[in-house]
Amino acid sequence: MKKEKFPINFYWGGSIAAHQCEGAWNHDGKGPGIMDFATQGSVDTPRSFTSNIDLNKVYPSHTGIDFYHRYEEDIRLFAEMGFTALRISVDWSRIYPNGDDEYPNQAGINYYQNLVDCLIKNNIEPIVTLYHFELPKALVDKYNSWTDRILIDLYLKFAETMFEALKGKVKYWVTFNEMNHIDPQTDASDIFTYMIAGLKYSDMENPKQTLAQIGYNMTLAGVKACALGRTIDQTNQIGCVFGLTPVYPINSDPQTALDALHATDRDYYQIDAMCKGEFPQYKLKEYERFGIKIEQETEDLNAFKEGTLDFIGLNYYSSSVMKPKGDDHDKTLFTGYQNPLLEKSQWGWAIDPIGLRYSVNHTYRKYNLPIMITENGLGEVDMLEEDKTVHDQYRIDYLEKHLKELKKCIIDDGIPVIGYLTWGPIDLVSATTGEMKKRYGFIYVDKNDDGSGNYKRYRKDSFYWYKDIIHTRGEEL
Ligand code: BGP
Repeated sequence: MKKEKFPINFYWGGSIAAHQCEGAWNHDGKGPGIMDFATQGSVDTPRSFTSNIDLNKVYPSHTGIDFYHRYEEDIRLFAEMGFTALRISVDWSRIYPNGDDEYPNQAGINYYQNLVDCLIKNNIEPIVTLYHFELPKALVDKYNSWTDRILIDLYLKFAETMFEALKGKVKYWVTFNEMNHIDPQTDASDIFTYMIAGLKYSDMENPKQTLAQIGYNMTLAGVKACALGRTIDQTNQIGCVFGLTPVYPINSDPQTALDALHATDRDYYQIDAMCKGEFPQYKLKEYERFGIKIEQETEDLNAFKEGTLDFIGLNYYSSSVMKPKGDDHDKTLFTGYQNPLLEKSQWGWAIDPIGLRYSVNHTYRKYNLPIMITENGLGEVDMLEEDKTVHDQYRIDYLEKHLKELKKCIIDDGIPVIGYLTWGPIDLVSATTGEMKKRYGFIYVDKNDDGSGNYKRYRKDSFYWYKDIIHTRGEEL
């Protein structure tokens, strides 16, 4: 029997983010961004966030993998694998160094124009994220970040600059990456609130109120950017990326099942707001119950109606489980409770390929919009052998299992999944831990957490595997 292939125009590629790869943190007029103050941590030691640069600490974003100077070589390697798409992010602080400057920094615009030209020259579709944990630090110091609605206007000014600068070259845009991690009902940790808004959870006087307002303001900025982007170019396809972690009930207790549903739902209130033309009533009711009052304006109603999404970007790594109340045993920092039936990575993330099919089905049934898998991958320790090879069969196994489930979403479930982008197709700095040791790439970067390494790039075994998958359009999966 002839095996099915992925669709012809399916986007194959990967996703990277500016602060995790570019380096050159203070070159060519770039201002300091929030992640430039995030130190290197590890699986057991959370990253810390300093108010100034402390010369005794390591800040991984300052050097990244030096993508800023080496992108041509890296893009050639992506092209060699047959990539048809690469998701990049624009660092706001390269364009407006203080966030509220009157005029943009031309050197920053030039960099992204050249980067996008290079992708196009290599037949790689650029997918551009406007906010991937990259916020000019000055906006946190001056306005207390997204708690102030002025951030919405400043973000829109930045978005407009980029829509214009890359007009005709970029079709797919992402307004925000993973703003969903700061729901007031989530047990937030400093790392998530800091990455998303440059504020530490532990410093917040009234965290529920603060997170609700930030979530609302960012959601509003997202829908406004959507409408704006389509006004500038009608052919733009504008999406938003969410990090989705399905939560399964650990037993058949109805209350636990309901709690699991609510926990899964928390990741969806912003998608509801961006797809259904209004900020969801159930969320406003929930805020009322908790005494949270958010600042809204009448004009917001129209913004939600006009700025609905064209596609949904789905980042998927792992699933989690809901336990009966009071049972806190086995809780992990980033992915909730450990599922006893699943294996986990060295960083404690449960490996659940079926969860990808679950998430894609669940999301598609709610919104009927095209879905792009904007991140998926396995962070592992890799060994560079003496002959400069890397045998990362574990990564191949992980990706193969997830792609098999994704293929079922398209072939068996009939869902319009338009692309699959792996996270970190080239090794880069981990967002949650700041380590280089947690590697995701098909391409090994010779840089280590102790500062050693010459930044040279090497093809891992998974490089050749992915190349073959793309070439055969996943026929053997
Ligand atoms: C996602 C982020 C990425 C990325 C990824 C993996 O949530 O969008 O920026 O880093 O997670 O996480 P980590 O790098 O911590 O392993």
